[in-house]
Amino acid sequence: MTEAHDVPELEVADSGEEQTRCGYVAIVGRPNVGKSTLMNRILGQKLSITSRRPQTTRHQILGIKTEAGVQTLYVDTPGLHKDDKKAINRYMNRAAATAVQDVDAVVFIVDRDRWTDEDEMVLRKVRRSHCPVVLAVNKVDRIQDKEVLMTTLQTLNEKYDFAAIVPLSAINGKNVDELEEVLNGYMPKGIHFFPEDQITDRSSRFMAAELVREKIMRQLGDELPYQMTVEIEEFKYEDRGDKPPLLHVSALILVERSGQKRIVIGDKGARMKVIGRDARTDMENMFDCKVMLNLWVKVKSGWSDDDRALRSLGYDLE
Ligand SMILES: Nc1nc2c(ncn2[C@@H]2O[C@H](COP(=O)(O)OP(=O)(O)OP(=O)(O)O)[C@@H](O)[C@H]2O)c(=O)[nH]1
Ligand SMILES: [Mg+2]
Repeated sequence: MTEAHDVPELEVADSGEEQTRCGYVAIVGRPNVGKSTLMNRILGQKLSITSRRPQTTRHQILGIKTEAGVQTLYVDTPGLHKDDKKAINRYMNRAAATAVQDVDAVVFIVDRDRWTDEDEMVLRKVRRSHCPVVLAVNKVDRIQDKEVLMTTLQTLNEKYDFAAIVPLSAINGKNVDELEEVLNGYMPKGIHFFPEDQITDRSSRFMAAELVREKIMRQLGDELPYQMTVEIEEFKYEDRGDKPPLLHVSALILVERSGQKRIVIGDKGARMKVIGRDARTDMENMFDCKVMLNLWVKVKSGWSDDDRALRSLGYDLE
């Protein structure tokens, strides 16, 4: 018979509990390649604003995805670009370049075979990151010929020792699951930093300003992409007793010159009307309630090349 003290103790420590994982992924690339479209596609909802125009995204935007014990924290970034004459461009480039530091994986997005000097610039930045760099070859929905795709992938493969190359279409979702699977494999073990149902760390005010900016980017021609910014002056829920609350939002659109103010307002206010209507509809979806939106346009010369003005308008990496 075995003595009591010979009986091995039962191991109870973390039995049955699965180890969770959590990590950061930076999404980088030159302007207009589809970084924000990809992040929205991965999250399954619109978080980052997008447009046909380069330099739509101006800030780092965190998108949180929690699935099957893995929390992947995506950082969408402004497109890295050559022209950094103005303070706002330097801010945007800094926001993109610093995002590749201290992450667990980098997604470098390119637009098919359209490799430019700016892609070269992005490559120089990602070379310095000490983590796996996955190349996402976006917009393959525009490539009909399989051989063209194969040649493109081969050419890109020579550029760097990428951890993986994934051809995909952010707009229709093709192969995006595959990219996620590759990235999730790089996420280290650890506790989740955010609650499961949280999708970003950005405030509702920030999101409201971005939606207005998106509508302006989409409405206007090439006149003023960088010479306009949006500041939220009021963001207040009105309690209406038994009725659902009403959200009051006042947004100030700042431009550099009076000519630009006229462009934003449009003929008899026609353009402002469309911008306001579209931004309100998006806000109602995002905040899940009725929204009263007031828009104002003001000229504030020099804001886009003035570090202090930029900081006070939320262009602040600290
Ligand atoms: N055909 C096609 N168009 C795409 C795809 N992904 C993005 N686009 C389009 O490319 C344009 C730019 O997309 P964005 O997601 O705003 O690009 P971005 O890289 O975030 O651009 P910046 O924020 O300006 O640096 C938009 O008109 C998108 O609809 C894709 O997979 N296929
Ligand atoms: Mg973007």
